[in-house]
This record gives sequence, structure tokens and C-alpha cells, in this order.
Amino acid sequence: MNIESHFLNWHGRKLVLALVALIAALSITSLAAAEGDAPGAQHFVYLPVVSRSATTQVANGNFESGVTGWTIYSAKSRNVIRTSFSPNTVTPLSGAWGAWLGGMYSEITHLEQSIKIYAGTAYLTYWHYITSSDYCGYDFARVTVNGTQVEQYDLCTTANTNGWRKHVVNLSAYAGQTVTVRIRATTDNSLNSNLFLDEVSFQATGAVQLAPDGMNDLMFDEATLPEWEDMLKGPQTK
Ligand SMILES: [Ca+2]
Repeated sequence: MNIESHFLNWHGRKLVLALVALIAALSITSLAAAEGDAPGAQHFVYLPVVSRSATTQVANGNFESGVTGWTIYSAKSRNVIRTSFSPNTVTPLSGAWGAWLGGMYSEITHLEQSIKIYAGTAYLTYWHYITSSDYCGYDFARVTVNGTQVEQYDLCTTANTNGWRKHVVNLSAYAGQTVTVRIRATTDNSLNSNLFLDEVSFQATGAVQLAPDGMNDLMFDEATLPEWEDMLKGPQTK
């Protein structure tokens, strides 16, 4: 299974629900007509309530609206939300736009916005693509909430993702609050690192489903993922 089919499945389910609702409504209407009600008789058609997708709590989470929705900072005045990356073999996960953090020596890049955290969808998710030439321990990705670090991981060769990977951060401690969520990358003065981002959203659980290339259909629990990541990293210094 690949991401396109996940996407289609999700939208497919919504389409099926919509069709069921339409058929039900038409059936009620036609039944009433078939019973030969007098003109002016009241007919009631009940339509289902469809809740908003949780993804709407992030403004421009897929970056397809361009440079909007996010407060952007780049110490090197880089264009962070953009349509082309380097290496140019990296392209946005979806659509034409994505975000590129890091990308230069001694860079600090962040994207942030104020987001309401809901108890039912309290897991921040985003897709990242790490390309780094550095050793571990020098360049970092961080997630902060109201300035407090809730996540940090290395940008280094052994953390290179070789494709888009979904990342999940548990923000359930902030459920019910409107908070400032910041995703940040920092690089030091040698051996560059890039952190590409796309599809920032929220989901109900900590489950991470890996990207379509490689280990398809494998589900990792958030709690065990750091162990996998640590296992893949060797001790390195520069
Ligand atoms: Ca570096």
C-alpha cells in the first residue's frame, strides 16, 4: 500500500458516506412521493452531520497555499516555504509546495503557528525528509510548544531518511489549549544538514506508518520508534 492509496481510501470512505446519505435522502423523498401525499404535505429529509477533518486545525499544513499560515524565521534569510529544494531529487511529498529548514551552515530556521490542541487528535504529525552530511550531535530538529522543547532529534548521516518519513509528536499534555507549535532546525558551521517538511497535521494516535518506499505497511508504535532510531545510529564524533 502506498500513500496515494491511503489518501484515496480515506477520501473513498468519505465519498461512500456521502453517497449513502444521498441515496437515503432520495429514498425518503421518493417514498413520500410514492405514497401520494397531498400537495403541501411536510416532508423531512435527514442529512448526516459530517465533522471537519482534524487536519484543518493546522493552517496551510501542506504548504499548498504558499507563504502563509506560518510565522517563519530564517537566520540566513532563506525562503523556507518553497517549491524547489536542493538536492533537486527531493520534491514535496504532495502538491507543489513544501518547507526547507536548515540548508546552510550556522542556520536557524523555524516555522510556527498558534494551534488549538484537541484531546481526540492530540498527536502532531508531519512528514520529514532528512539529508545530512554531518555527524550526529551537531545539527538538530526540534519541536517546541510555547517555547518548551517537546522533541529533539539529530540531523546527521545516520538519520538520513532516504525519502519521506512520517514523524509523530505526542502533544496530549496540551489538550484543550491553544498553543504555539514551532518546528525548528539548527545547523553548526560545517557539514550541512537539510530538514524538508510537508503535510503537517494532527491525528488521534501515536502510530507511525512509514513512507511508501521501503518498509511498506509496517506499523510502528511511537514508543518503540526511538529504539529503532537509536539502533540505526552509531556513535559518531567529528
Ligand atoms: Ca552541520
